[in-house]
Amino acid sequence: MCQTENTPSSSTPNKQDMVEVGQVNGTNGRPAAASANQQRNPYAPRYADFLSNVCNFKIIESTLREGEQFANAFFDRPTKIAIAKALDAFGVEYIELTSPAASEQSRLDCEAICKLGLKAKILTHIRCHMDDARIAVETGVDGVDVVIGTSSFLREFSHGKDMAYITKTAIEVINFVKSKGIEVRFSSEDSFRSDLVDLLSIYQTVDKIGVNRVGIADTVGCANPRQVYDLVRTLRGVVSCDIEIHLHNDTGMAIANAYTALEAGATHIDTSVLGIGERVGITPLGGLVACLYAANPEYVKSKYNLPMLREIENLVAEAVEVSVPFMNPITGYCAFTHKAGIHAKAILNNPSTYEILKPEDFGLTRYVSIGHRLTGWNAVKSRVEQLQLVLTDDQIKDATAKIKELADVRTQSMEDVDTVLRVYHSGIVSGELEVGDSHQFDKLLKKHRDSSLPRPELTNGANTNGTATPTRA
Ligand code: HCA
Ligand code: CU
Repeated sequence: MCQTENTPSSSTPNKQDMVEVGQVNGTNGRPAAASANQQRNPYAPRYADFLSNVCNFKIIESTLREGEQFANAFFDRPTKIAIAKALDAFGVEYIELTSPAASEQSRLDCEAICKLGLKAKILTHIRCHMDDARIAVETGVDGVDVVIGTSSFLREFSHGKDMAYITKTAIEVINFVKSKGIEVRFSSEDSFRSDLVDLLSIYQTVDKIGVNRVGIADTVGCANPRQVYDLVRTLRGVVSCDIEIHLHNDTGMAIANAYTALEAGATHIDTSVLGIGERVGITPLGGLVACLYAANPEYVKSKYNLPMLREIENLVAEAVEVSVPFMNPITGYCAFTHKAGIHAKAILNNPSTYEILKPEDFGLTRYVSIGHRLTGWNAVKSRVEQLQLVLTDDQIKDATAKIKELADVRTQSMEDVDTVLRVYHSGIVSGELEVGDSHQFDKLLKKHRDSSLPRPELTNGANTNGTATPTRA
């Protein structure tokens, strides 16, 4: 009822008790005007920092690899293709696919996706093993992401290999993939619990033989932003190739860690739609985009088709049978809904007062919720204007007092609010009501309710002919 046409209704919450608010006239969203931005927000990102890639990064979208490791995920070929096409249309730079060595179907699907002719580069993700590499390079991918565990946990309890063996195999696999003329990345699983000297020395070795990227992985989600900054920054001083980072979200740090990695000089961030992956997954695409948009809206808008985000999230949510979380950045149930009267007033004057993301940039709509006890007369006034009723500010304040009184008993739907306003308006116009006469207002509301109740004979299981309506046993 209050939605504009550009707001898909499929997963839109019931916004019937809310007022939609018009165009933004705020200033949020100016890109490079760093000083103006800084003036308005002294803590705004200072991406003048020479290491920072907050305004120069690529996304490696791993819904079809890490996302397949989400407990609920099973992607058949058509679903994989639909997701790959949607991600490509959104504009991610890379799409990472499950290893073709995982299963015959995985290999065939990988080949099929390579043949789609997408703009995004297609990668596959393999263990650091020649057998896997041989299969991977035959699929038609643009690059191979190679990974091996370097932490003592993985060396002891998983593959059981020492650093000398890991280094030797890494060199062999990287040289082989490079010889096929495609990209290759080398990553260490569980990097944050690996020995720093081991890590830096293997990264240095693979950098020297010409790997395109080295990857850091917070496989267990244990890292905090400061640790991420330190490790990426140290690595930045040791290798000349690109740096990718893969961050699990076990402690809810994945977006913050990704942002910090960019500040420290990382160039590529791994994401998945809704963050799906092992356990609670990794950096979510939508949340990362929200965070980077807040830093530089123009850059992010120029790279990605932001209004597609909602559709992609719905597609993946449906495929893995989950719902989009209510507190999701951008697409969450109430991401652009404002409630408290004080907020509503400021939002109506300038949405940037309480919004760091502009809903219209994501093809979405802003709402002000008014049928509750925290409401304020400014928000009610905006509804009065939408209904084209003519009331003075004093009259609107009076009507607002009644809305609050009613909302103290139960939340009022938009329809309820509209009724209060219409009855108030007609009372004023007819002269039956004066400002401050709450008792008379109650009487008019009751009269309105009584007159709009269905006639009794229609509610007693009888139809208009007086015959009984059959009911099911
Ligand atoms: C895993 C592996 C990985 C690999 C990350 C990468 C991880 O599923 O355990 O290749 O950078 O989290 O370490 O996803
Ligand atoms: Cu992972």
